[in-house]
Amino acid sequence: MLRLFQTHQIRKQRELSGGLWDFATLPEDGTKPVAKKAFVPGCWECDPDTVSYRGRARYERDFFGGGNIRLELKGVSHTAEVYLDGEKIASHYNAYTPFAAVVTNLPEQNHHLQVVVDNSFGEQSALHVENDYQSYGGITRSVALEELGDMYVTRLHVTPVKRAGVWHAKIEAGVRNLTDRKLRGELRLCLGKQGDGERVSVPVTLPAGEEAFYTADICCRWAQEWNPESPVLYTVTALLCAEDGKAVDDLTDRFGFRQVQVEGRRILLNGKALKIRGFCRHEDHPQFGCAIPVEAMQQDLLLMRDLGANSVRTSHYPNDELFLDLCDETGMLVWEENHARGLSEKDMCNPNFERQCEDCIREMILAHYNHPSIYIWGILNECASHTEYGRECYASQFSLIRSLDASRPCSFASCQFKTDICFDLPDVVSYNIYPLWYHNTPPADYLADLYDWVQKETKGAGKPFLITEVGAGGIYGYRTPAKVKWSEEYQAEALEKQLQAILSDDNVSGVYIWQFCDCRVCDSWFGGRPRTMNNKGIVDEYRRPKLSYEVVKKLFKAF
Ligand code: ADA
Repeated sequence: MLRLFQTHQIRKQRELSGGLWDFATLPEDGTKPVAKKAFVPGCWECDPDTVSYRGRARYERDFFGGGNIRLELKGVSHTAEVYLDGEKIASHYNAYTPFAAVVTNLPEQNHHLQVVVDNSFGEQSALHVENDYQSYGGITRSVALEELGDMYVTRLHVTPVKRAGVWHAKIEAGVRNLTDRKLRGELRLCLGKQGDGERVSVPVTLPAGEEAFYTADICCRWAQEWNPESPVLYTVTALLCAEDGKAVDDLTDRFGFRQVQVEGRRILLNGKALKIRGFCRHEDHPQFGCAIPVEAMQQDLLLMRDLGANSVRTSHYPNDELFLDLCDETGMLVWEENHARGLSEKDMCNPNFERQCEDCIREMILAHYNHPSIYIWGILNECASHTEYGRECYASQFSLIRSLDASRPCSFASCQFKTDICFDLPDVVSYNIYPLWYHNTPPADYLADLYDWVQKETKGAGKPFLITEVGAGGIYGYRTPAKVKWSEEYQAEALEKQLQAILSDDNVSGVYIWQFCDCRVCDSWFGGRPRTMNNKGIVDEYRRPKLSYEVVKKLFKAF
């Protein structure tokens, strides 16, 4: 499945994923390659023959087509090289953002597609590193093949703005000319429940091979607001017509009329202060790795809803757009963040780091801009925000985000206790805290001490304050009257005290529990991670509830 709704009626699009491709590992240590069929999307770690394979592998299949084509891969973990009929047409780093290749004037015939995937670690990979989550291997999200005409719609962004009590939709659309001659035409922009509402037409003039951008501002008196309780979605369609009026391409997306603002210590959604009750969630499952089927995504959302959550944090990377489609439809607020977890100043000095972070930010915002469920962009979870060099990285990434999207606040989750020097940069100050787990300070004392320091000693004073992680470990099925750490009893008691302290503190705009479900971690993290898993889930990796489930449900629903 590509999306939960149809993105094209004119442009021909088909899914190349959703079946078995030829697969072979490409070992470089002399071991015998594994050659077989593999399902796409999928992770090779879910196949017993390649359960621990780390390195390069090749996926391949044929398809029939021709003319101008656009091939989009929604996620390849973690580095891809794409070949068409033996010629490289694309390469991409990072498992969590989509990328595409456009190839023109293909002969109408069978073509051979190869994707060489690499999930190995090394200096070439500054973000996928040995970490407290698994970097899987595979074509882990969907693959789409599209047929284009002489020109096509490259982008369609909608920014909802309320002026004098009336909603407006500010639209930006990109169009690209694939020919070696100037082209003229018309771009028809339509808004509405099924694109049957307001229409605006703009003339298009495109020099050979160029891309141009067009804007429109449409007043929508009929608009119903999107909010968590009533997540009303609308479609926006860009219909591209040639000079003779014939429709040659189209792109449809969905959006919602909602505005997010920061006002003093509050985060406002359509003018109403948010109180976040959420979970951090890794894209991880024992049967699917990070290639979670959309049905299982919805199952996770149902459990989070049952627990009383109103938000999910995509820790620590951009999520599958199918998951974001579900959040849009069900009103689950999303903190989406670029890909980074716990990188030291030394890690951040990797020569590839800044480019790989900024590529991820660009691709995340370009692809996910219209999702109303995303209310905030996050970056660089627990990286070196206590150092001058780290600060330079945070500053450049925040300015990039703001240049791409001025409609959402941005933040980062810090773990630098009373040493962070970056709180002047984000719109929202966010902290990951673990009283009663990594230290035994009473949660209310720890929270008050930290908040007081932020207000008195940093430029984060007066900004909204979020707890973006809190929790404790509990191994599913480990019960003991001793209630020692790693028991389900200890986890439940710790969360009771942590959440009581946080949710009853009016200075705090909300909390994300670390974490929704147990997840796989890299082999080298086995020391502090029993089962080589991060066991702080409220449910285990099979989504079986622990004792803390009812504790969280009671507290999330009480506040
Ligand atoms: C950090 C980190 C999480 C996870 C957590 C833990 O806050 O952001 O990814 O590693 O600690 O389980 O200790």
